[in-house]
Amino acid sequence: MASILEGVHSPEQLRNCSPSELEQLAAEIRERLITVLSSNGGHLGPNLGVVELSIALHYVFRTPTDKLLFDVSHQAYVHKLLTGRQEQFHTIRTPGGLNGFMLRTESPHDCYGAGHAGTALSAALGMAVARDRTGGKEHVIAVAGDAAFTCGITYEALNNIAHHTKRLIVILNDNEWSIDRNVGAIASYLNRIVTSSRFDYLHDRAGKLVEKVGGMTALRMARKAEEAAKGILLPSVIFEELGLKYFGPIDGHDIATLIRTLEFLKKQDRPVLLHVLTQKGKGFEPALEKQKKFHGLGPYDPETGETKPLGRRTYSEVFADTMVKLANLDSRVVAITAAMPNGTGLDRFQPFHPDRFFDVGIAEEHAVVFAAGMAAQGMKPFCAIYSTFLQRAFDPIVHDVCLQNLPVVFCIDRGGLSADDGPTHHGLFDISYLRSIPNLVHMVPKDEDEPADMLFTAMKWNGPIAVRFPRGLGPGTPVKDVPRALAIGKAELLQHGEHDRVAIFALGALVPMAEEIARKLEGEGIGAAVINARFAKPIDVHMLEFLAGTAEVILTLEDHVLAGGFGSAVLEELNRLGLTVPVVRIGWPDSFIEHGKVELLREKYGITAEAAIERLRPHLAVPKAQLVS
Ligand SMILES: Cc1ncc(C[n+]2csc(CCOP(=O)(O)OP(=O)(O)O)c2C)c(N)n1
Repeated sequence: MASILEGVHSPEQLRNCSPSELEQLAAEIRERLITVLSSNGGHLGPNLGVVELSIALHYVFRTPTDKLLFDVSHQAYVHKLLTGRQEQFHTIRTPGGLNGFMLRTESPHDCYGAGHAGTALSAALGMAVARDRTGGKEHVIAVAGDAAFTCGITYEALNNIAHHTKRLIVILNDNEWSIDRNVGAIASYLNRIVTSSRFDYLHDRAGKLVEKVGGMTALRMARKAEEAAKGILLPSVIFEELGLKYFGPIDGHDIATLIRTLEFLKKQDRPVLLHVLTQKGKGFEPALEKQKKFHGLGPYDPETGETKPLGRRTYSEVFADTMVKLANLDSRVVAITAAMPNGTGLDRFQPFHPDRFFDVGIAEEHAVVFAAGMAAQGMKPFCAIYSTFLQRAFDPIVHDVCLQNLPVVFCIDRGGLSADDGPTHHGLFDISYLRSIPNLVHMVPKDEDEPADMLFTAMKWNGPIAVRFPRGLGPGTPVKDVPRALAIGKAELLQHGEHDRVAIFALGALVPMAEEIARKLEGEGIGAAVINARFAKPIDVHMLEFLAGTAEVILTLEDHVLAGGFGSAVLEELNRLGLTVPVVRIGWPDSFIEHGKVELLREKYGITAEAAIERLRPHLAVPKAQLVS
């Protein structure tokens, strides 16, 4: 059979397909997703769940004129396949290839970029209002998962929509899963709508009526029957109270029903919300069995779904195992995650201390204020949030935690480059944005053993404190059994000789690079001191002052943007001390870094031992003996 997918170079071609061809297209898309992602990795489960929905959306609406937004946009792979990118699809998430999220620069069909949850409704409302003001006719459609409805911003948008526009379509893609099972009152509420048997009955009847009579009037009547039923069954449909007409729930895998319903909704002159039920991972048995794992993953076997074990513990796992130890030691310790029990490793903590584990949903702001409240009452909250998502909680960190000097511990996962995920997920800003806040201590471990010491130190510390660690595996340092407390603001001198001409202050994951640079310089007869800085705030001023007095040049290394980062902290201190020793800073430039492999990106942006040495050379041009004489 000829491939339909291969003939779809733009969404128009989709509209020439018969119902059975659309079914075949769905099957081909699933196969393509499973095959390509088995080598590239990516968000398999979410995309398998929206195949029919994406086909129906592109059948009914006309992008790029109509504006189609996906919340997070990790489920936009099918949209990419249908909007002229199927030939490049094999490059997704590879260096130079398609990005794993929507990117305005990638295609005119990607009208709004995302990677963080909860933005689709607000952005869609903004687009709808802009359209209304300029007399445009286009449709604006926001597709958001059920977990997007655990985000505060989503409700801030819902609170505004009906007041600001009459034409906006919200699609609630309900698969009951966030990355883990969705949590909170809204998840239970949606579940009540979906599982109500009385509602099912009326819904069926309404569906049959549409089938029998056909046409818009029938559909309208059918929906009326459903609305009446909802009124009886549920105290109210929350979305209607907020001014959006609610439709659904409908089967999100039934292309014909989806198309009919979207055609109907397109003609509405009021904001609407369509509740669509989908199954995450549909069409791939391993993904249905292991929802969490297949939300997003690296390469896997396309037949069995098996993945290669990493062989040792990741930073997140070491963190979570340490949390178990700390909670055993101190009953005040609690762990908080914002919808990332799996990603942060805290699902390893939960079985040991279920009553001290809190998944608050995709709600980073709330997570931090919630932690502040607990800390104010004498608890020791450890808030585990990825660096990139902690950006959401900047004000609560300032206003609630640091201003009140509350002992909340920020466990910042994915600090540094997040490789294949790209700019929405790189954790490259946390040192800058946290370093400026009074009262906060910021620590960065050099290997897997140090986080345990740092977390133990944090447990003992009576104020706001952060530990930042990178994604994935560390250098493989064994983790000792009993963690020890570290002195706040004290760096670790790893190597130092009498004739050192260079002092290398390295932070976290770049300590091995510092050692490599020192070895290479040693080979050229140039001595270098290597310092594991440990603290991004407060930095070790005594060590800095001492080495600045003896070295000809200071080198700083960080997996972070240079602007406002660790190297900047070093410059600020030297300036305060009135020391003018030259400083070479290695870190990420003042631009958003694309997705790619860590090594390749480091190479491209000069974050390598070789590049650092080249930057040092002008400062080492004159041999020391000559300088002294
Ligand atoms: C602010 C923020 N916090 C956390 C995440 C991590 N994250 C990515 S997708 C996701 C779950 C999304 O679930 P849902 O919206 O229901 O879509 P589904 O994957 O189930 O289709 C989470 C928590 C994120 N993208 N943004």
